[in-house]
Amino acid sequence: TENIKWWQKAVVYQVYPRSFQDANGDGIGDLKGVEQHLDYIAKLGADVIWLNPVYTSPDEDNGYDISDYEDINAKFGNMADFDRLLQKAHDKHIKILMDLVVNHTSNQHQWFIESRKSKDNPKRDFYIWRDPVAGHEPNNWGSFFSGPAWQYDDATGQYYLHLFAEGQPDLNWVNPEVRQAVFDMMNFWVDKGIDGFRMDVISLISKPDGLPDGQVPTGGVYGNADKAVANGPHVHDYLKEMRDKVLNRADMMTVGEASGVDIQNAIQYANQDTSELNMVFQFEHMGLDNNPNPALGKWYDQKVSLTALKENLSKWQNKLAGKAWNSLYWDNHDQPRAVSRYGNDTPAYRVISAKMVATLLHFMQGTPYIYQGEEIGMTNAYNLKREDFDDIEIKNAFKYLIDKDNLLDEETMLRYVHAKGRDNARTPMQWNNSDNAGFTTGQPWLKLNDNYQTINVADALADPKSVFYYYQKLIQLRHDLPIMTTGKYQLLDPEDNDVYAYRRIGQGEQLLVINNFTDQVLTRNYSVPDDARLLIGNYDDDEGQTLRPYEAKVYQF
Ligand code: ISL
Ligand code: CA
Repeated sequence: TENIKWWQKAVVYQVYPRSFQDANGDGIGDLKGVEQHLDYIAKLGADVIWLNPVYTSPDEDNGYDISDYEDINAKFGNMADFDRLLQKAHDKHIKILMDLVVNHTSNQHQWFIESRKSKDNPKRDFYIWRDPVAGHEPNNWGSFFSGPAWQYDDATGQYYLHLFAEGQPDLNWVNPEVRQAVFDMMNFWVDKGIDGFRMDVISLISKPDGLPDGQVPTGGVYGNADKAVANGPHVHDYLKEMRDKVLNRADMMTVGEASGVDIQNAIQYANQDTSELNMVFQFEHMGLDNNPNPALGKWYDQKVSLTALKENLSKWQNKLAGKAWNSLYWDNHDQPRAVSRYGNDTPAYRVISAKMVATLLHFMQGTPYIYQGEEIGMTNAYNLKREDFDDIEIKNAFKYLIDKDNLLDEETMLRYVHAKGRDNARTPMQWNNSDNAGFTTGQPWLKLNDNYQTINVADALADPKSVFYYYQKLIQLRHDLPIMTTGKYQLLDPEDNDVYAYRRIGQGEQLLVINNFTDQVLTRNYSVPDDARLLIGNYDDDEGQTLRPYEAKVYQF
């Protein structure tokens, strides 16, 4: 236990500033709004805030297209607001992780404005430019946001690579000047005293030599760039260089968002020797409920199979143990709401199943991440229609998959978006039952979920049995019980498709975690000693072998 690092027993609360709290009535959440709720986050007990991007940005991808890394998006405030937020958070012993988006910049970044001017511009090689091949794109890669990953630029007659939106040209990490510019920028934030970085798609920064075509899924149009690019030839060298030039300058926490990363890769990125990062966000469990038709990717509306989920999460628990560190998450600003995806968001079961889903995750080994609103059981936004969506991924999916490529009909797509779309997580935070849920006095930038009258922070704080207080207790337990950080994970009954039960095994002590994933009453017999104590549960009492709908309970012995 002496070797536990602070970030191994920390709990992170993710704030999406645009949707958290609007302090000036322009309809957009801002830094002052975050400051107003620091006490709320402290009350929950979180140790760290991960702040989604707050830098200057044309907001084509809500801040993930940065035009100035060393300034604050005017919509969110200014640098003085940021400095004050950091200071106030630190006063309350809350750390702040900044989002680092350096796979790409905005096409409005000064570097790109220069780069596109001419082939001999000193910034030309900051980005990835290629000649047309036989009159079209240099290779077959598709963008993460549908459509091609290349944009032709008239000025010089070449294409530039954008794995994400057209306005997000990929940086050329092979160029040492690019790396140095990124490290200098990071040091600007380190010098301010921030506590670490969440690194956006960091697994994609090193492109494969020769940029080979990706595999085209059956029925699809473009090659899979994710697979072709993830974990490229130099990514580990670049991260070691970053550690050397930036990360080792302070005791920081780092989490790499790592799409396309498997166990072996994760062990390299997040190795215990901390030569690179502390942990990664892996995506395997996020893909288990993808459409069986690979051309449709994530767009689907069927729930994940519990046995598949168990198999996957258990693999990560077991294989990283003692080698690397896990991050634990169900949702974030890119994913649907946890209770809607893994629990049951109907009124009868919303609260109980939100607590079950939380129990399942929070007793695992790793650093848990809670996305704003998850702690009050906010749900997907079924009231949003095609014209209400803001997210570029959703808009492009409609544009390409339906309007252009005719892969499915609009009604089915809307169902899929209600299940999986990113805007489910981005609707404004529901603070109370007043107009616009107390988020803004103006016109909200994105429509609210229309259930805010019944699901909101004010009600949660007034109800001792709310999802909020359950999360508060989970966080407290993680702080108090070293076994939650160090205990060895052991899955029980891998074939049981209704109950997810596992043990955490320590020196002479154990936890038994039992989660009923169904709305049925079930009977299960796990061996528990007579003197076992019920540590936490989502019902008021314990009926032993009888598991009520979505019941979750943890025994300690
Ligand atoms: O959102 C996704 C699935 O719905 C992912 O494919 C996502 O685009 C990918 O995980 C990368 O996400 C990150 O980088 C993107 C940005 O849009 C996301 O918000 C960010 O979390 C590009 O910067
Ligand atoms: Ca505002």
